[in-house]
Amino acid sequence: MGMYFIFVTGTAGSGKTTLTASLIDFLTQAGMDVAAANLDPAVERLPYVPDFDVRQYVDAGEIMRKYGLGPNSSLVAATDMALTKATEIREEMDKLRANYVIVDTPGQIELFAYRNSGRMLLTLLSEDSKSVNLFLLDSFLTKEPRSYLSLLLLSSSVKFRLNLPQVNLLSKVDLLTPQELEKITAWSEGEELIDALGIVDDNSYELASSVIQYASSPPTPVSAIEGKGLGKFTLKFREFSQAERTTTPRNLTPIYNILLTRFYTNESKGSRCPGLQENNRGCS
Ligand SMILES: Nc1nc2c(ncn2[C@@H]2O[C@H](COP(=O)(O)OP(=O)(O)O)[C@@H](O)[C@H]2O)c(=O)[nH]1
Ligand SMILES: [Mg+2]
Repeated sequence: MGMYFIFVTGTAGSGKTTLTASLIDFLTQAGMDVAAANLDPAVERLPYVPDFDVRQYVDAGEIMRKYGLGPNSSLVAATDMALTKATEIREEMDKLRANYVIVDTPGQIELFAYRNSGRMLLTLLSEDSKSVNLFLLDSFLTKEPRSYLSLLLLSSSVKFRLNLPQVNLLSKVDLLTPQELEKITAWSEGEELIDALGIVDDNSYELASSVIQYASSPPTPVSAIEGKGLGKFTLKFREFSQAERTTTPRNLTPIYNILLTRFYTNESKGSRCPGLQENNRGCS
């Protein structure tokens, strides 16, 4: 088999980094060659040794100082900046020899839900290899019905944006009581969630119904800390690796350089917000 990419996405603190470390152990014990890639430019300590580390290419702290950005914007800009190093990144990825490459991503979920640069970076890493996106729904946030539905909406935005096979995981499930887990699982079946939401207007009802339908099956419960649930969803990898990608972008590397180098020449024209919209209050 060729290399198979497993992207780990989710909101900040949903357990991406911890799950990446557990998956490395789990797949290594199953006899696979596993490589790890860190895409979080701001992480200070990692519980695994990355074979690819975006921090080698961008320094979020320096971007923050140089462009006067806040912490969130500087992390978003760091991903854009990483794309200007596309050629070097591709060369490094080509050196990896592994069955699975697990890619830990930053918690700036807008990179993957709304912006093109997150998708471009993932495409740059994986090129035309088979990939799956694991989207983490943080157990802590899913206890409340409206938050649960909002997370499903976010998950569908990420799926739409990335256009990859996606598996929803309910992370940190060891923090839920059996009753809470049962309730969340039942919500995925539909009616009970609609009742719990107490929806009043027709539009919200329609939206909630389609999101529940999109999710189709309950998120797979996992605990990275206790190593639970990993076997069940890793079985799905094989199924996805058989499926063809719907898009197979090729030879995009030179384009990243041209597009993004131009994008960031704003700096020399005096904009304080490279690649980001400047507003009256400065950079968002
Ligand atoms: N109880 C529990 N805590 C977890 C689990 N996974 C992650 N955490 C904790 O959640 C916090 C955020 O985890 P991290 O992996 O850094 O999240 P990230 O920001 O999505 O990468 C840390 O304190 C972790 O120890 C889990 O499976 N169970
Ligand atoms: Mg992390």
